[in-house]
Amino acid sequence: EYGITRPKGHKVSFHYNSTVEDMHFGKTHPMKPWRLTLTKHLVLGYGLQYAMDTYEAVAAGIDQVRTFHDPDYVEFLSQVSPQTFDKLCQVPRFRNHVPAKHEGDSVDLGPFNLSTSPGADCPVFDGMSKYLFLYTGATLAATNQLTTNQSDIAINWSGGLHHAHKSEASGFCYINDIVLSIIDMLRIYPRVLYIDIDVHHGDGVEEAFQRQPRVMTLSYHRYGPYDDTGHKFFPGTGDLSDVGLKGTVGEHFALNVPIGSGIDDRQYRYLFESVTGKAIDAFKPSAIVLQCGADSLGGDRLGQFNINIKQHGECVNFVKKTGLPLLILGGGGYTARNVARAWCHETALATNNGAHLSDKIPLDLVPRPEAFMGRAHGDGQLFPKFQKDHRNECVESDLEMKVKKLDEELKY
Ligand code: ZL4
Ligand code: CA
Ligand code: ZN
Repeated sequence: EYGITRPKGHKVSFHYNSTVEDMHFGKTHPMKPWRLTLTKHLVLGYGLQYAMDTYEAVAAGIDQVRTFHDPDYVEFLSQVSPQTFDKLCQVPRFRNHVPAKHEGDSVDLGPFNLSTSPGADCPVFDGMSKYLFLYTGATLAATNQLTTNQSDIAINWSGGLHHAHKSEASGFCYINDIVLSIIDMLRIYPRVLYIDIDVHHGDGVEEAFQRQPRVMTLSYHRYGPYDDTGHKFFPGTGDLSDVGLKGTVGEHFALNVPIGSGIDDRQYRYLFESVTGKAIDAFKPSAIVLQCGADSLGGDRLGQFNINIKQHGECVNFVKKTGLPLLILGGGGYTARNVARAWCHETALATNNGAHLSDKIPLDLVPRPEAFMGRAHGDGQLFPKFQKDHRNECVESDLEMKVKKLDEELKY
């Protein structure tokens, strides 16, 4: 009806399990799996299911998760719930993993940086174990589609949880599905390029491969003081000078593009296309993983950039043009209706149907039209223009300096 067609000779697979929608991190916790429900509504409303193959995700196995994570941590995650947490904390081998208390910590943290207190970034909630193994299973199934040559592009919007460490949850991330995917890819592909457009630094992925010259990590992120309190924007790493572990063969295979608040479409495009283009030319990846965190959009509850949905999508287009096997993942994104808009648009771009999505959302075909209606919710448009709500601290000469510096780095 909307002219959605299946691209010839180009297969896209979409991996999802609706069970993740029922999860709640806590009442005012910014991470809302509900954004995935809205994304699904738009994808189906526009008829994009006809342009790709959809797969129901199954949970990852414990052994698969252990290829990166600590066995104690994996066992803890597979058993934890609000009911079992206190008891599990008493087990000696888990108790060894309680992080040291820092001055000013507002909540008591349990083993592996997990906590049942409501102020925690990584709370223990009902159904959590199921949720973690499902989003991971979806990423691994998507990866398998690529490594077996069955898909050209594979998508999992519930994945992309880039902060999780080997034996520690961090920043709303528990299992690092990205690292697990790249480990799988390395069995098939000589080199994998990881690109991260989430507003936060992709620290967990960078750290996992800091000694690995076959993986290049490239993150674009807000970096610097958060506000006038002197706190740094989370996680506080990812400086321009951070290029992988010095003195190892992994040195020069991590790139970071730290960005000030309020960056606009034109500036972001300049940075993204210069640096990504040069990284692709220099590294010559055999496959690409693109983390599409939507908290880099203007109007995000946690983000501080001013970029619009079309520019966010241009990043996907730019990477897609290489024609390399491409894994597209979600990540952050805290203004749910805009996350859904961006990821629906990017699903369409992946299937070559980007040109056919009307700016007018087919409200009669989406179950919750009110989520996209009214002035405050974007007036029923797929591409509403975001109000610039962050002062633009990016200056051209500074952006040029960064591009030049990274260009030098890529000459190694
Ligand atoms: C919340 O309202 O900067 C957690 C977290 C819970 C519920 C009520 C408790 C209120 C904002 C954030 C007190 C909350 C204090 N609730 C949280 C240093 C911090 C310690 C924890 O997009 N406090 C930590 C993590 C970041 C910090 C960002 C991005 C993930 C991704 C990929 C992760 N953590 C300060 C904050 C709330 C909360 C409200 C919050 N946490 C905002 N930013 C953070 O890159 C998915
Ligand atoms: Ca990033
Ligand atoms: Zn983020």
